[in-house]
Amino acid sequence: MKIAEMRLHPIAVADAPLRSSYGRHAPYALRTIVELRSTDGLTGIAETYGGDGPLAALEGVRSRVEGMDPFQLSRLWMQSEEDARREQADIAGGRSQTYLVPGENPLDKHTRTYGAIEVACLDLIGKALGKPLCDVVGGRARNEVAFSCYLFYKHAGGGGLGADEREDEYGEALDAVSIVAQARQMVARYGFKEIKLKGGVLDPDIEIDSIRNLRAEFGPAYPLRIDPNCAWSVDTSVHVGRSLKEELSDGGYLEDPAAGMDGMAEVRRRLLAEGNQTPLASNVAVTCFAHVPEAWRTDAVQIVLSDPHYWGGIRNLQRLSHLCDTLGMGLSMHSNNHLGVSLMTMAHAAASAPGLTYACDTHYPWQTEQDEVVAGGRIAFHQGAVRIPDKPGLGVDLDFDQLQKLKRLYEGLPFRKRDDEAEMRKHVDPNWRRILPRW
Ligand code: GKR
Ligand code: MG
Repeated sequence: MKIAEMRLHPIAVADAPLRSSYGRHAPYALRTIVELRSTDGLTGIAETYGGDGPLAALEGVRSRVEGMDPFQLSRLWMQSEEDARREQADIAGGRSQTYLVPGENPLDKHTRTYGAIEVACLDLIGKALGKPLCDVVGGRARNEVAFSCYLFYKHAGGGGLGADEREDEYGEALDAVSIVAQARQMVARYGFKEIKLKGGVLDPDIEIDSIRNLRAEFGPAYPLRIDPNCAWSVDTSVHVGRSLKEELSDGGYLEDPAAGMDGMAEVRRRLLAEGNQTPLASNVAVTCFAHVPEAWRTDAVQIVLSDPHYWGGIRNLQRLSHLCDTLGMGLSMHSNNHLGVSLMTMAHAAASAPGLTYACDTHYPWQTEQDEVVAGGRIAFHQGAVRIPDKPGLGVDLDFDQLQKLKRLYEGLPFRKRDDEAEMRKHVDPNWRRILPRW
């Protein structure tokens, strides 16, 4: 079997005005769907970041992918590493996501691109063998994958523009009370058992109250995590960690409170000195394998937040799982706005990574049926978990009518990259810029 053709489909997906320390989400998020058609008539698919940058990077490997044997992934990986070495002298030093939103970091280009092709190849292989993807890569550690309830402070609005506006299912949430209503609604609908709050938006004391209110509402059976994407100084991070010592223990964590490996290590040292064991998790200071040894040696991070989309696919997730296990580090999974192909990628990755012991993040509740690209509609959650379907490959196929609709949306948009700062300036404060630390 050879890959006869690679088809790339840039799409846009309605997105609610969610807030984070990066700014405010635009009314549409950008994604790319990859289709690999094989010489024997099968199609493997993947979903990755969208816009001009990720699309051009995928175009850049077209000549390598077309004609390739989808089983020969190691060779593709080596070529991708070679490209990265040629283009980036300082991968380890310059690669943090402190200043760049995921998908917009040029230093992730090669692992991101490889990851999408790898997933589509594994989907193809699964379809050729009649086996679910996670069984193709060595079998599953679990049959269903738990996801967390991912809360965001947000403005009113459900995403989309004009006649294409989506219903605002959750309403505005810009204080410590409305965020609990959002959680109640999302937990009732999806059955999630762990809760994450995207912070770094309101005054830290309001965010502390938000977590306390969530604890009061759901009790200790629901582990809590808060992630301000390094909006806090070391002092503020310690203040939050201290204030939420009880709430973030028992399976919760404090995610990327301060910027940089040094900042994280200092927060950890100071919390430990107070007898506070709350683990620190990261998808900002740690974004690639080269970061892990330092994160471990300095104790800056205790839980690595993996992501098959930019860590280089599902097999790298398994490698990361073994590495974290060896080092005694925890492993969880980061997310971004995505549709069902990506959600199933995360589910297969998590199913086949034994060391992953936390519920994975997902932005999935923030997208709607109207934007789903998977045939048959939205992926179902059972008590907050996605079941690995007894179907070949990822277990999902594309709905081509939907794909065309989302492509038309993309073509009509005036932007080709995520820019949350620009959205803040447009809607909230004309002078807004991302300041780190803000508090
Ligand atoms: O969607 O605004 C967002 C998030 O801030 C996202 O871009 C982050 O990458 O969810 C992510 C995180 O955990 O940092
Ligand atoms: Mg994070």
